[in-house]
Amino acid sequence: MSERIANAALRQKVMSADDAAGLIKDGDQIGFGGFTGSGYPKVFPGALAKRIEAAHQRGEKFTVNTLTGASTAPELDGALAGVDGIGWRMPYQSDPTMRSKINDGTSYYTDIHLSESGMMVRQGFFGKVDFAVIEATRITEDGKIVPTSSVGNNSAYCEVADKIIIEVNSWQSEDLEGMHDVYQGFALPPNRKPIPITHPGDRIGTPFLEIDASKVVAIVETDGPDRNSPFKPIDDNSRKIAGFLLDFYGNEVKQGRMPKNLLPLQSGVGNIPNAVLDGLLHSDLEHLTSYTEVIQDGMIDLIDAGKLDVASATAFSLSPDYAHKMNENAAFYRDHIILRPQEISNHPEVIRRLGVIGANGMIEADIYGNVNSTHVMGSRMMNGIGGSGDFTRNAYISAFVSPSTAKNGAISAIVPMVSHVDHTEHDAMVIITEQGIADLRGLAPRQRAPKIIENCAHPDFRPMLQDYYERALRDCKFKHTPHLLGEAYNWHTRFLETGTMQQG
Ligand code: 0RQ
Repeated sequence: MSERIANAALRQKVMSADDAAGLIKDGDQIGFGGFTGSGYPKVFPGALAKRIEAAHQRGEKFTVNTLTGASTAPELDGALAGVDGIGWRMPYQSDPTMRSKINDGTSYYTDIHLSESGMMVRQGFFGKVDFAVIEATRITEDGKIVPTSSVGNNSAYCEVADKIIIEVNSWQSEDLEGMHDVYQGFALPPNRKPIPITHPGDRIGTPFLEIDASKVVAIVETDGPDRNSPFKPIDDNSRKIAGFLLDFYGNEVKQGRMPKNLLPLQSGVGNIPNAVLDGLLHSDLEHLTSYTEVIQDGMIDLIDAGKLDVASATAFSLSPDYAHKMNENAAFYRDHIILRPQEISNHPEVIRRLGVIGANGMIEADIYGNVNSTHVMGSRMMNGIGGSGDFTRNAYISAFVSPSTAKNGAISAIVPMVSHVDHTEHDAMVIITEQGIADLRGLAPRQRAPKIIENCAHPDFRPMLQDYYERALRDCKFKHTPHLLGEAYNWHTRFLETGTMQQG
């Protein structure tokens, strides 16, 4: 048995994943650890999926409600969704099988802001939580949990769940101990207190997750790696978009609206944010900080280069090579990285106080600056809002980035009216594509539209957008935000009917 379980009483609870999965009943609500493919339980969900599948084969009903930190991996979302085992789920997900079960109507999905997900569970908005299932690097002699590569909603779920199951994963580096800052001082209104963070590097909690050990019903030992997907090489469009964003930041510094080392950075995950981090690596900027939700490869490079002093997040999202590097060198990185509960990494109060500068991906934006981050053609869920809303509403500057077209040029990312709204024109300040940048701050809708069309739309779609806007301006009775409601969604319906937004 692993020496990673130092507590004698908890050592008695070690059992197989199958035995642990045997404790779950149809209809149970389970709060799982895991955030962007890091720190999720590796073997329990697969064992539960086997049980669910066997029950379905006997003609019995068996689904569970799953709560997570954010996206997990094929071993969790994929396994449970693959056997039609998830009745309802929240929040962010990105697993292809999970996504298809949401979109074919098998599973309900409630897409809420990541900062609010744990909080709402504490508030009792989603009813009773039967189990918390989390991953640990180590359990201390006095029963405290050393988290792994994510903290996510673990503390909220362990606090409210009736029972706790812990996977102790020996793949995770023991040197992660000391990297986490687990703040557990949450109270419900009217007793809330300010979150005392005034710098991304502030520590306000303890390195351990403290739980009620009497609720632990099973401990399962594992040694499986995190999901750790490789990043695609940075493409030309991403490099161009990153260049526009960094020039924009440079100008803000010149105008005296930002300090020389910028403000704490937040970036979504993916190719473009990685290109931004690469751009920072090759800039002469120093003493950068980050207050974000995920640590990706580019941030590790910035730390290695001595350019990023501290990064605060709730999880890693690393490629396999960088995950290996982290496991080998966690003792070094824990002086530069803090992993916190997502209630803190994404807390609106802290984001606003620190003046975080955020850049997130989008599916589409409309000519007035409303942004859709989640739905393809108005109905098909992609991933979810994730932390983009937490940061966009509260950041000092909120940018959205995307190539100007999708699906080999058949889809324009700039449309007359977004087919779903995640971020309104009141929140999105800057829109960037490989065509250019539209700084929307202070602009009225009729000043925004020409700028977004001219600077951000692809030349193949620009004349069509200009035509729509000019006719809207001419024919719409009210001139504040002119629209032709009868045709605002023609672009989307044309794509659904013909496979392209282009006119024939
Ligand atoms: O699909 O691979 O099947 O072709 O969307 O698009 O261009 O690779 O961009 O990976 O950055 O994702 C908004 C989804 C962008 C992401 C979104 C299709 C496109 C491709 C991916 P294919 P790209 P990205 C931090 C912050 C919400 C959460 C968030 C996201 C796929 O950024 O999930 O910001 N954001 N979290 O073809 C139809 C369009 C499309 C389109 C792109 N207009 N119409 N399909 N696609 N634009 C992280 C967390 O919160 C955890």
